[in-house]
Amino acid sequence: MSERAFYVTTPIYYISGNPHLGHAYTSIAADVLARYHRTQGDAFFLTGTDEHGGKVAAAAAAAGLHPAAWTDTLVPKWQALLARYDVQYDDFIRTTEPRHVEACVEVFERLKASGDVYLGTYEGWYCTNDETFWLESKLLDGRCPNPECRRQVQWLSEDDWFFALSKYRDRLLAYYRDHPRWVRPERAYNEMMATLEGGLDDLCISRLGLEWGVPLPGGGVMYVWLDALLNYITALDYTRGGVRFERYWPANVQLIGKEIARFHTIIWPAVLWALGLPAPELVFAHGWMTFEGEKMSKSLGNVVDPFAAAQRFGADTLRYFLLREAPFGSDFSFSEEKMRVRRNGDLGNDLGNLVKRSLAMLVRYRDGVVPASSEQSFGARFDGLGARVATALDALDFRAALETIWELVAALNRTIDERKPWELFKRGDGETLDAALYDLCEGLRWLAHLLTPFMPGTATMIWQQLGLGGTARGPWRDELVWGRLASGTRTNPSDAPLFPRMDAVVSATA
Ligand code: ME8
Repeated sequence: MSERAFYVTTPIYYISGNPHLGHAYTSIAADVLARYHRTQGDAFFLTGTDEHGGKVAAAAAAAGLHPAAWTDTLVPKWQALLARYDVQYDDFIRTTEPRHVEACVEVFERLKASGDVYLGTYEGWYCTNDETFWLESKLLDGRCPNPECRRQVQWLSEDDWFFALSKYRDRLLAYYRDHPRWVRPERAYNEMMATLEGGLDDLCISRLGLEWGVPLPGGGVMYVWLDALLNYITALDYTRGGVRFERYWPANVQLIGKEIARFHTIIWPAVLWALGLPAPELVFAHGWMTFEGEKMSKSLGNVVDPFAAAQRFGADTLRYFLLREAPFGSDFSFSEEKMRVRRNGDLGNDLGNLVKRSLAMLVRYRDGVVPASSEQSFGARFDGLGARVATALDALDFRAALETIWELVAALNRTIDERKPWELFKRGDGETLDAALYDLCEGLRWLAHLLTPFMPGTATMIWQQLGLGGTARGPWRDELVWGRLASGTRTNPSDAPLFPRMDAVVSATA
């Protein structure tokens, strides 16, 4: 568990349309990390929107709006998505904000002054949908080689600014060798290493022909990817000598989808070094959520509406499902049916029933008041459990963390069946009954703590039904000590199940 300030970021999303569930995925993962680190100390979570460039300008034009007006209408939808999924960010940066635009110009000037940016001529291809310069040799049938895109590319011949990326190749190779875990998962690390070994060209960082972007001295705008990457430090007031920057840079974890690994693990560290700054500690390139075999994407149009999904299943069910279903680095296919199975099984039968049964027995046998327990032996078996969840979270292994938490859920369900409180009551074995009921309530208190990062709404409901008021907080090393729940606590159980059973949708359009 880290003591120092923790900084986590998501990509800033292109605001060329409405958000889909894939965008929620990265934001939820970042939120889990931020919430977990906040329980241990200080955390800063940045997200935002990537608003410049030809792709956004084209979407605005298609809607008959100026890009500024277009992005202003869309940003609230993106923020609503985060609110809908209980994503608690500390800052939301829009690349059209003056604080960002001014800082980008300042960075450009610094790079020019240090000799890392120079004037040249770009002759080559550009894909506006991917906002990527492509070598002729990389094109497929003259089109963008990205399988999700395959759009017509555009020939550019313009005087542009270049960043001396090739100069950093040896330093990048050495850095990769010395920090074999700085890019995760391993597949992404290996791919990027292979890219580096294949050689690096300098990077064109301006677009003369565009107007929608960070205006550069002398004309043209900044290449949208450089503009976008800089958000991670402009939001920390880097160019203004901000205390935020001092406190949080380098980022501990930068989360991205695997398709943008090259920008974040080759271009980004080189730009940072050119500015005399350290690279982030970890870039994690997670897998794709697929739908019917293909990456869920705006370009392909096969997206799941995150608002409708949250309406039907609730935010916590989705948060659980997305992080439990597959290892974070792997692709996984989304299906409502799989989600329904997890909802009714892990959440409804295992967790929801546990809470309901435990608190109902407490009401029946002890008037809803937590009894004193004369023995602590049951809890001893969970001594290392909090640390194991923390270790999994430190490794961004969300699935393992949830599996570990569900070991506690299973053990509590099992102990009900084994200790049979109803028989203890019938036999009049008050002391053993008290111990069993105490263990169940204490187990629920632990669950509220452990679930807080993953399912904040559910964790709060458990906490409040235990009669504890407020929300579970405090460092796990202090809180996850068996026996901290005070006897005499009056619980406040609810009749409503935490996870009402969901039936399959029977509909021709489902
Ligand atoms: O690339 N599965 O923005 P973008 C999982 N603006 N994650 C997905 C996903 C899917 N099917 N679809 C999208 C950009 N994502 C740039 C980033 S950062 C300096 C600039 C998530 O709107 C995932 O995090 O195309 C992916 O990398 C990101 O959304 C891409 O969002």
